[in-house]
Amino acid sequence: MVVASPNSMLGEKILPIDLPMIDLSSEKSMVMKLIVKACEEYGFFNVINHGVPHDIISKMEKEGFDFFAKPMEEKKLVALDNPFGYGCKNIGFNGDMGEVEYLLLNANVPSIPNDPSNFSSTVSAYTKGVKELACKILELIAEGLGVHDTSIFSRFIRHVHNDSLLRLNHYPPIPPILSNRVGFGEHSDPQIITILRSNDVAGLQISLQDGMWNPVTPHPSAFCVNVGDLLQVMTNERFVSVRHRAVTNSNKCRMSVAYFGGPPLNACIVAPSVMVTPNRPSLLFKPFTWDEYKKLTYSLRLGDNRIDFFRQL
Ligand code: GA4
Repeated sequence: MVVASPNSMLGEKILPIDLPMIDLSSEKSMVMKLIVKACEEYGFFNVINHGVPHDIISKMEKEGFDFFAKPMEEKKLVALDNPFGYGCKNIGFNGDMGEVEYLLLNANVPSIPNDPSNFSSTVSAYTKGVKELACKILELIAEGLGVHDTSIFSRFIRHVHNDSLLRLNHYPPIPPILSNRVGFGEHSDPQIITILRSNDVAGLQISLQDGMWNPVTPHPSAFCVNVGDLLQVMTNERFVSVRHRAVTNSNKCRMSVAYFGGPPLNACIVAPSVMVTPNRPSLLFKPFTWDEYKKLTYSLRLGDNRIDFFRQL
């Protein structure tokens, strides 16, 4: 059933969905199958019993809200090397805007300068937890796909020179009459995998079909996991990096914390031979480095397609 919704922009169809909820404490072979199926069908899924301690998650949420509650002048002082630091409304370098303020950090140095509070230690503990979760999920994916070396994907983000990020997004309430309500516009995530947590306020929408948006029900005790562009390439498109966006809410603040697991800049991105099958009899993408992909990503707009630049002709 397609329903009209206040979150719908002109001409769009809205169809709420429930993402698969996967209990990581269930029997391993079943978990592997469910994750692979969810990645094929949705590119997104929720996980519970994920092993990230509850107190670390709630401290992260508290520190995040405390940070965004600070005066603008103070937040603006968190200016790190591009693209890191505090930002308000501007996304990337090519004119994209959204009703969002954020803090973008290097996941290997997840701290802010002159931090008198517990912020940096909380962010470090949180990043360590979600990185381990990302690696565990990538290992289950590799095994579920029948890849012999189950660390084939996770070793990129375990590498000392991994290029992973942590992003805190804060979406203040916006009455619909005042704005077009796009918090963070339509895009796919460029990296390998994303581990997202948000408070219990709705806002994430995914697009499983062109012109159709699927609002996702928030589950505050679960992590929402999604396939990034590089995992689409490394599975020879058995998985798809699904486009998504965040819309603002008219009366509640939404805060999300996303860990983007990325490889070292010089990593060569190519699907292992086991991903070449009768259904996909050749490699669909030319091999490239993350450095090449990242440079292209930052030269384009948020919603632009980048993966097609690397398709084999
Ligand atoms: C989308 C996913 C992550 O938030 C991000 C974003 C990055 C940024 O905000 O600096 C990008 C965007 C994201 C993709 C296209 C480029 C780069 C903004 C933008 C316009 C941190 C990332 O890695 O790619």
